[in-house]
Amino acid sequence: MRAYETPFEKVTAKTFPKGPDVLASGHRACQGCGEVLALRLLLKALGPEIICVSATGCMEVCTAPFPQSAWRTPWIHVAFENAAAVAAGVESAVGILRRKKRGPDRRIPVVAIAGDGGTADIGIQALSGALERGHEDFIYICLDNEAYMNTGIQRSSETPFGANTTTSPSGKRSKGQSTWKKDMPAIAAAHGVPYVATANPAFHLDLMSKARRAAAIEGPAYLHVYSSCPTGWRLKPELAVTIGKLAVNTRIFPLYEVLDGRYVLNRKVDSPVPVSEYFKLQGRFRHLKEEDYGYIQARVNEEYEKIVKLAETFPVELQAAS
Ligand SMILES: Cc1ncc(C[n+]2csc(CCOP(=O)(O)OP(=O)(O)O)c2C)c(N)n1
Ligand code: SF4
Ligand SMILES: [Mg+2]
Repeated sequence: MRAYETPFEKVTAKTFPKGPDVLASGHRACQGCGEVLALRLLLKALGPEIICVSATGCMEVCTAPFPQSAWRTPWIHVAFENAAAVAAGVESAVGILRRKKRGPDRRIPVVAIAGDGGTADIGIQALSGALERGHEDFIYICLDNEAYMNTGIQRSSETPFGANTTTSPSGKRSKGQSTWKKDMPAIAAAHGVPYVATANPAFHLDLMSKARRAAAIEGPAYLHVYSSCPTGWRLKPELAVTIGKLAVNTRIFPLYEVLDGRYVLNRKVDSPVPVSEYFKLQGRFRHLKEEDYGYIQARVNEEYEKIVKLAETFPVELQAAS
């Protein structure tokens, strides 16, 4: 079945999953962490009948200080670089047990979870291999907080242009990060996998529905999830949802899906909020001047227009979700 024809159960305000969270409270994430909010919502959408594989990073360190664990589902912590490889192995093993009638006779999503460093930098080889092999029940979630936060705010290839980090410091000779964000959703889509999507916990029903669609589709799925980090971004902890909405409404983080190579722009932003509104809330950008915003604004619009063009050129009518 084509990805865009695969039925799945959408999450709405009315059908919001009840019952205990799969990720229990009491974890050690910082106050106002957008990354743990995203993770909690994604797991709530998927439910406990999954197997999770976490790369080293904030979400692993904060949720599993030995001997405690916040995970109410089978969970394994692996190295920084190999979440995709381990999840692919687990998925294959579960498939074999199912075929031999030695496991439950139903599909069990195997969910690899890593940060932007664990995905776009050190883990990209393992991820590429897993996407290319076409594992049926494999979901990869990149929680993108735009730096190596767990080890003290070092830059990654997902750190946005102009951001101050400990390894892209702003100063007399530097405006912070000098490169644009690596386009991981495009890299994942280039593997020809059936499902790629961007998501943001400030649009929580959309995020949760995308997790459900990823689980329903047969074949590898890649979710790139906006994850604000008050500690690394120098952002007030109460602004996780405000900043997430601004990221979309400035066009900085467009919400879209790629189903069998066809594009859907989930939220058209015809009258964008100026990018400066987004930057001014975050201390990591406080050294930027008006002239810097001009370059960034133009590039943000250009990147957004690419997605609009892709959605116009390779459109898809999505099946109404049940
Ligand atoms: C091979 C290896 N190199 C470096 C580290 C140290 N290390 C652990 S987590 C991490 C950064 C994680 O960044 P990211 O994947 O973006 O996740 P975040 O903590 O930001 O959520 C680093 C550098 C490691 N564990 N293994
Ligand atoms: S450092 Fe950032 S991503 Fe890590 S737990 Fe704290 S707020 Fe969340
Ligand atoms: Mg990170």
